[in-house]
Amino acid sequence: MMAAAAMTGLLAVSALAGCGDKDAAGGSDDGKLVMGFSQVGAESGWRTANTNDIKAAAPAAGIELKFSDAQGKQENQISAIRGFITQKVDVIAFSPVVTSGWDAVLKEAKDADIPVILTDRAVDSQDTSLYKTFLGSDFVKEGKEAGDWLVKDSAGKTGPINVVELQGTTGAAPAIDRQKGFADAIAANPNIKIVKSQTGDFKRADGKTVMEQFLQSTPKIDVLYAHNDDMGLGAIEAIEAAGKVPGKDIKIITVDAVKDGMTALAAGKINYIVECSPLLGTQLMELAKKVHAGESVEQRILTQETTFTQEQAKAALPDRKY
Ligand code: GYE
Repeated sequence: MMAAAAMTGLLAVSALAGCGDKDAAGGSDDGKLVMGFSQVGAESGWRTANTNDIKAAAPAAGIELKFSDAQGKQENQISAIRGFITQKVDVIAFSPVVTSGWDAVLKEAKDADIPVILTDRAVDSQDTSLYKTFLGSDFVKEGKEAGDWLVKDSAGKTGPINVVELQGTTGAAPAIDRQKGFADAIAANPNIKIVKSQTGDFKRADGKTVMEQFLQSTPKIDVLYAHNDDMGLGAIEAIEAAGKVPGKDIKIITVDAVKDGMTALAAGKINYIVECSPLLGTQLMELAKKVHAGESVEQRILTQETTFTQEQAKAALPDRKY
């Protein structure tokens, strides 16, 4: 099982290696910097936008990209990273599907003198010398902004406000942190209670099925907090099928602000979206050049992002890139 998965990972990597044969000193034959990138998968609109951005940014920066899709499995990411080490790429970058279990493979990369850049998601390794930098969003802040909006929206209302929560992938940094930030923020109003909380794995189909279960088991749902747009969009289908009006009977708060989410927000089906930018490609390529050149970089680089109300979504939608 494990061996088969490892094989798949290695095959995926070598198939993508293409013309990138390495010279003895590392780097490709034509002198280009070579980056091995292990992506989580294709679970959401956010992820697709992130993949597209990284694939476009590499050639624009003159970097040869070896891209490997882990299909949501940590074991595939580990074998992809091992494959990159064997191929002696110049820089390894990856978006870790979950936070824990990376120390051994990161140590292997360090021992091989290959710098590692974390993008989008964090690891929980205590030894921060195992990677050069972490580029991505502050997910706790995103959860807090979602909760702050609900606290404001609930001001003056009496009686309990029942919230159901669709969590992201279990053990993933954005799921852990968005849950925490939201819970901290809503503590400001004891009327607001999370009555159900379950994972929908950041996927639209799972958001729909879990919301169906919530609707069946919970008589009064006032608010849905979904850790990403896709799960919120799946849940909207379940809410409509149950004869309720999303955005009115059940208020909806999500994170990401991809085009489909923004369209639903502008149409009044979602009430508030906290933005999480997937456009990390250009910054990632700049960082790769710097760490390869031995320059020091900040240990943590935060992505700039905003929030959107329904009115703001209407204004922003025509120019939305993803
Ligand atoms: O919010 C979600 C995706 O790690 C920030 O992963 C990313 C999250 C994003 O599947 O849509």
